[in-house]
Amino acid sequence: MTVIPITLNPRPVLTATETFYNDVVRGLQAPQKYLDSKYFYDAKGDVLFQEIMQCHEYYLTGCEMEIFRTQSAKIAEALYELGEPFDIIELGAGDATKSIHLLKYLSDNDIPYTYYPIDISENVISLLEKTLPQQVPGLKMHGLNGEYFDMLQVAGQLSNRKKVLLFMGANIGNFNIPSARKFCKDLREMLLTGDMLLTGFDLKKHPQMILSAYNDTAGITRAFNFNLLERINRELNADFDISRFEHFPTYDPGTGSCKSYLISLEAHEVHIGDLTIMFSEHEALYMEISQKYSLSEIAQLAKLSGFETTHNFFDSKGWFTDCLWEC
Ligand code: AVI
Repeated sequence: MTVIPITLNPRPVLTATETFYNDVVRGLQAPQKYLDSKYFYDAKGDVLFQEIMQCHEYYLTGCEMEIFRTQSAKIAEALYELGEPFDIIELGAGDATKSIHLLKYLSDNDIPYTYYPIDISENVISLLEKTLPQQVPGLKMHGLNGEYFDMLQVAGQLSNRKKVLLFMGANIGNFNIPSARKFCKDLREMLLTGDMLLTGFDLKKHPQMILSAYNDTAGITRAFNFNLLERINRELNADFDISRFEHFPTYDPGTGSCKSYLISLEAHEVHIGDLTIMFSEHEALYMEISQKYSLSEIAQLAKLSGFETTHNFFDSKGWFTDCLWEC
């Protein structure tokens, strides 16, 4: 028998700019136009997000900071209940200003661990590697720069202890509920019995509080949204005119979905290179979801993705929770 070799065309590896272009065009050609909120975070977007976190209307950061500042001892106790040594892996570590309270507590109390911060930004990781060991004397750390799941696999090869994953900042809210479920299930599949996940959730509260957090009076959240259009102009040779759009955040207290849109104020065309995109008057461009949860919805998410809830830590106002789940 003659075996005819089949040559598969290898899939071309796309550059970051090509992937960005493909994602933007896919979103702008969809019946409900959308952009992926992960693209908010270029250098300017990072600065604007830091400013959002300082805004008095954006309560989320302060609430979670309070949990870590005042309850790190309780969190550490819950992690070390059985005296089994663990390593900490933080997804999207950023500047680690909240987790540092937990890291310090563990170090001060001679609880051994290695900290593996994961971040998509190379800058973030090199800065953490420079600054954290000065702030937490004796800290053992290994920064990992890349996508969450790829780096989680690397961390899994480097660590032979129980794993404690941190996924803070209500980042889970930037997934819609089915995607959050898939994300948690995928995380669960990478973990072993006894491993833990600590996730930050913004809780449902008075609708006006939530809406104001995404519509600050200084206009920083507005600028944060518009920066994505400007980024597309800068990086993809496009001609978005931001004066033709209005920032329009919404909150549905029934579903807990806080969604940001940019509304086209008139019918007009936008060009991205050779491509023309038509906007009609009052057409909505969907930018981001920040899903809010009730405690029972969080418990259901844990259960459906294969985790067991062990502890919920709350800020003093009861607006935010960090939930500890076990595999
Ligand atoms: C990063 N993430 C949790 C923020 C949030 O609250 O959804 C992003 C943000 N968008 C506007 N303001 C803050």
